[in-house]
Amino acid sequence: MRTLIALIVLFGLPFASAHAQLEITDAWSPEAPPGRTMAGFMTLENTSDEAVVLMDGQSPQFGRIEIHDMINDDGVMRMRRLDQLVIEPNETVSLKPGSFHLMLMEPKVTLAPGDAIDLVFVDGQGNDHPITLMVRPR
Ligand SMILES: [Cu+2]
Repeated sequence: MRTLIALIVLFGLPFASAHAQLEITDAWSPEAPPGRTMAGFMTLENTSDEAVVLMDGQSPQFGRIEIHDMINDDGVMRMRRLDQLVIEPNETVSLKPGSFHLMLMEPKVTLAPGDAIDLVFVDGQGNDHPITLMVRPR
């Protein structure tokens, strides 16, 4: 029995971690006045055969990071916080203006174009997905 558990530990974990493959490209954030919430955009491609479920991100540069969607509420576009963002196997999801986006809230530093924002998403399996967003002029 111990041998079996050891084998699962040895071979099971690398296999499991190979599942949550997320390619993150073109991650950026428009500059904002000091102290204001910033937005985050990027392209997320799930190259694995399992859904990746992203929860809120964390960054040393911000107090709170939320994932938002935009919905049409009787002709008025409103933002709505998502508890999670599901990226299905082989699906690409774009976070872009007017659609899914990150809200980078409670900034702890002032960021200018060319600066980098470091953040980490944790997925539903407990895997970390580190990203760097580049600040661009508005
Ligand atoms: Cu928002």
